[in-house]
Formats: sequence, structure tokens, C-alpha cells
Amino acid sequence: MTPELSPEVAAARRDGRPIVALETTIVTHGMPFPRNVETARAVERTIRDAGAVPASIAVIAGTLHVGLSDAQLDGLARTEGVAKLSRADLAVCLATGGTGATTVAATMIAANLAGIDVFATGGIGGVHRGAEETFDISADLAELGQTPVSVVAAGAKAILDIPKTLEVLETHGVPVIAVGQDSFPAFWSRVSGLRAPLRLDDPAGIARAHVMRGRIGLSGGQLVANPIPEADEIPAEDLAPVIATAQDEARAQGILGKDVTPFLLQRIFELTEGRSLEANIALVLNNARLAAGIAQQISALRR
Ligand code: PSU
Ligand code: MN
Repeated sequence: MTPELSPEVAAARRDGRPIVALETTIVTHGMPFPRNVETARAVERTIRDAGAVPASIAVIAGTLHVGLSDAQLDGLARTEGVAKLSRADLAVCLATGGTGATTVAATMIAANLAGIDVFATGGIGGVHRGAEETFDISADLAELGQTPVSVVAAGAKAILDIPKTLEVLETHGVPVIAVGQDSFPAFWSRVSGLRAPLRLDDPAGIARAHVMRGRIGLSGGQLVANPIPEADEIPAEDLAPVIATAQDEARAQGILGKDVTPFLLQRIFELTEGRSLEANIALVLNNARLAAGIAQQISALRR
């Protein structure tokens, strides 16, 4: 199945120009309106300014779109109750003519169908705290193990169990590459206290590693863990009590399944009075810039 490419994305594909895929669950479930659509536009602008073409991905009325018009993006951002589509949900949504935003896992699947190598986001899903009881492990991790897209993220949020997340990524054979430092970054904070398994310091090296995986026949992508800029980070100790409160509430209210991550993100936003959102926006823009650089290097290698 070929997705519906926007005219801009189709032209870039034809000319072999660099493209960066973008998810939409961050828009519909990760940030409040109108900051969600403002951020999505700013991310697209950042990618264009860095010399690549943005490709926001979503399912609209049963069609898998790669590259959204401004009106489509705005529609998703304004609508309450848009479905959140991971690997498990994608085909049902398409087959029933539904509309939904794509998570990291579903965005990787769509990007791969469209021949796009690089994808920028904020944070990936991972192993939730208490997973030994709940078994709540995001499908994003297994996707990184099987779909050949490099995902630029600011590491994993402290709402997750970061040591377990790194273990599961290792099990799935996912290269976890910290950019420019040894520590695995923790989303709002530059360091997690855990060493990343791998380190690369520039887009060219990350691009060569991506292309090499394909050459040696490895399925799966890379997790490129890009630390939040220093000026925008929130110290881990400021967030720890907020995260604990949000998690206690989720447990007390019996929040389960795909509702867990959006619930925690929303409560942390409220409890930090928006400070978490400002950091989130800054790191997404930072990831978009790096992803554009990696996409450029990959398209140069493929010429
Ligand atoms: N983490 C964030 N912001 C997000 C998400 C995760 O900091 O918006 C979204 C992404 O779309 C990710 C999804 O793929 O949540 C993971 O959801 P789950 O844990 O239900 O797999
Ligand atoms: Mn989950």
C-alpha cells in the first residue's frame, strides 16, 4: 500500500531530497490546543529552514497521509477525541474509514512505506514504572526493533522506567545513540544518570550508521537520543514529585492502556503550570534541526 503523499513530499521523494517524518499523537494527545498546532507549524518551519522537507503523518477518513496541509494539521489539533493509532490500530482505522493520529510506532510504519529514513519527535514511549505488575510496555520499542527508520528523540521521560526501557531496547537490538555526550538524556533533563550504550557526535556519523544497518541486512531503526538544550532543561529533582503525584492519580483512577501516557503528560503540564510544555517545545525543535541534518547526510550518501 502506498500512502497519500502531499505534493511537497512527493516532489522531494522524486528528487531524492531529504525528508523528515513527524508524528501527530504529540499534537492530539501530547500538547493542549493551540500550542499543539503552533508547535507543529514551528517544527515544520524549522525543518524547512534546515534544508529538508517535513512530512507530518496521520490517518484522515481512512487515508494514510504523509505530509499534511495546514488545514489538515489544524483540524487534527482542534478536534477532541481523535484516535491514537499505534501498530495495533492502524489497519482497523484505515479499513473502517476512521481518523487518527499516529504514535511513534505507527509513524515509523508510515514513514517506511513512504521511503522516509528519518523521523523527529519529543519522547518515545517505553517501559512504564510498575511494568512488572501492569506489563505496560509501549509498542514503540518493538517497532524500533523492526522498522528501518532513525528516530530522533530527547531520550525517555522520567514517567517511564528508564533502566528497563534501555534493557528492552537492547533486547530488540535497537542502537541507542546519545548525541554529543555519554549519558542517556531524560527528556526534560540532559542527563538520566545512565550511560547510553552508544555515542555519536555528528549527523554524518549517525547517517552512516543508518545506511550501514541497511547494507548488512538488519531490520529496525536507530534511537537517536538528543539532549534538551541546556537553557531549556528542568532539573530532575523539580519534576520527581510532580511525576509521582501524576502516577499516583493514574493508579487511583484506574487509567489503563493507551490512556496512560496522555493522562500523565496532561497532569504534569497542569502540575508544572505549563513549564513542562515550554521545555517540551524547545526539545522538539532541537530534535527537528538534528533530524534535518541527518536526513541531508543520508540523502547525500544515497546519491
Ligand atoms: N511521550 C511524550 N510525548 C508524546 C508521546 C510520548 O513525551 O506525545 C506519545 C508518542 O506518540 C508515543 C506515544 O509514541 O505517546 C506512546 O504511547 P504509549 O505509551 O501508549 O505506547
Ligand atoms: Mn502503554
